[in-house]
Amino acid sequence: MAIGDLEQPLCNGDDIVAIATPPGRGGVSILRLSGPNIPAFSQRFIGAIPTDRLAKLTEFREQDGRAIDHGLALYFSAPNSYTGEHVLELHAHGSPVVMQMLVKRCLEFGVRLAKPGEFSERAFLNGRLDLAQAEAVADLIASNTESAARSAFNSLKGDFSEQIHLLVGKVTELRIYVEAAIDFPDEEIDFLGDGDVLARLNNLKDIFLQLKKTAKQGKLLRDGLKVVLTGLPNAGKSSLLNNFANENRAIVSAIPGTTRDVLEQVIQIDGLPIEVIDTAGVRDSTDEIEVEGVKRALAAQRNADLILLVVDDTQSNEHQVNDLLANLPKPIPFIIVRNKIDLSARPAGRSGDNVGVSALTGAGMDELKELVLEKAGYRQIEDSQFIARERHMDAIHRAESMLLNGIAQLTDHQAGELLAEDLLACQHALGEITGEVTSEDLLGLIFGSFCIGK
Ligand SMILES: Nc1nc2c(ncn2[C@@H]2O[C@H](COP(=O)(O)OP(=O)(O)O)[C@@H](O)[C@H]2O)c(=O)[nH]1
Ligand SMILES: [Mg+2]
Repeated sequence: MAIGDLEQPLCNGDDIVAIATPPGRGGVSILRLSGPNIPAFSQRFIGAIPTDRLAKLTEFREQDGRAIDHGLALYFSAPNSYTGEHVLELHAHGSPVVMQMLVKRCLEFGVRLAKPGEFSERAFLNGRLDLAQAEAVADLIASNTESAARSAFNSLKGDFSEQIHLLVGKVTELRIYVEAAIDFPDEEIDFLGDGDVLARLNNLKDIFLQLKKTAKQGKLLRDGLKVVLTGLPNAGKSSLLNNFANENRAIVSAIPGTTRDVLEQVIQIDGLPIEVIDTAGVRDSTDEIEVEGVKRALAAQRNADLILLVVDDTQSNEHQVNDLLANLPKPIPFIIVRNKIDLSARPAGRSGDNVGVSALTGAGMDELKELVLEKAGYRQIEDSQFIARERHMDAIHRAESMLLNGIAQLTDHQAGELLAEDLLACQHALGEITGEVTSEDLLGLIFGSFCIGK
């Protein structure tokens, strides 16, 4: 075959390529290709279509025949691949330069660069994964704690989707029953009034309650908790951050106004990822840098999920504490951390929203952590925990409110037709979670936030 033939682009934009491994140097990097023309591409580029799922040692060559590298080719024929299309993985040495040469080589065949999330989007469009599972792929990769990773994997396996399908099944069954009743107007009232329908509706209501609880935990595990430390200079905020982090992350000093920048540290408490944010002590200052620090501290407070107001227990008077409390942004939950109890008479531990601690000795820290989890509404996760997103919570809430509407239609008005409509709307809202009901905009939004190569 003449070289000219080789360079006839044989892919027309349906075939995509991306580096699937993170940027940087390593033993191996992987290039992933997917599309209808991948077998032809493989034949031309490496001179063969490897046996399905059997690693083939091969050379990767430039157009003029010079070798770029050698490595493994792994082929998955459609539909038994991640995307449901023909997929080829090229495993080369983990050098950014080698990878770029390989990508360039693929482009010469008319393969194009994949958009973020495009592999997973194709997997969704080809029915390999539903939407919640595809999202779980991204969440697993992004997970920060073991609990979050396990929950994401449960979603990826389909545990969350299965719960949604079971629920949709029950809603659908009931809707069909109600519609049948409407079709026999003489008996409609009896049908709807015999208590069975209401009992089934109430059962659905209970399932929703449980689902909301689990989904809320799943969302916490995914998004984590933003905890902002605030208080007067020298209260011990930076010491507290260091205690949380188990390392000397922030500069601690007896000089008030030491912390100016916003410092962040991700920690975990019982598997919940928590971003602890240390800020400048809030006070009036003429120092330009400190003023900026205070500005940033106030901005961080407004973005917090939970605020820890740290007060020096040897210095505090309750007037001052009340003033500080009054100035916190509302309605963000807060805890008052009474620090330096090694110097004051206060016992360690909790009383209401107050916790006595010593950032220096660690006394009271366990109780503080417990209270943080309590304020977040987090419980130690179970094996069946799945990961969830705001989008899922929103769909569940809408579906639930449709159900509640429907129940009111039945109990207040005996309105079977309206009940059936509400149940259908409930079903549709739930369908958004797994992607049975979806829009192009939504898909763009979801997959656009993936990283390239996923
Ligand atoms: N005895 C005692 N000193 C503390 C404690 N926490 C902080 N300090 C001291 O208080 C001073 C100010 O602490 P720092 O963490 O920098 O306070 P920040 O300005 O609120 O960040 C430093 O000298 C710390 O060593 C504590 O629990 N006990
Ligand atoms: Mg500080």
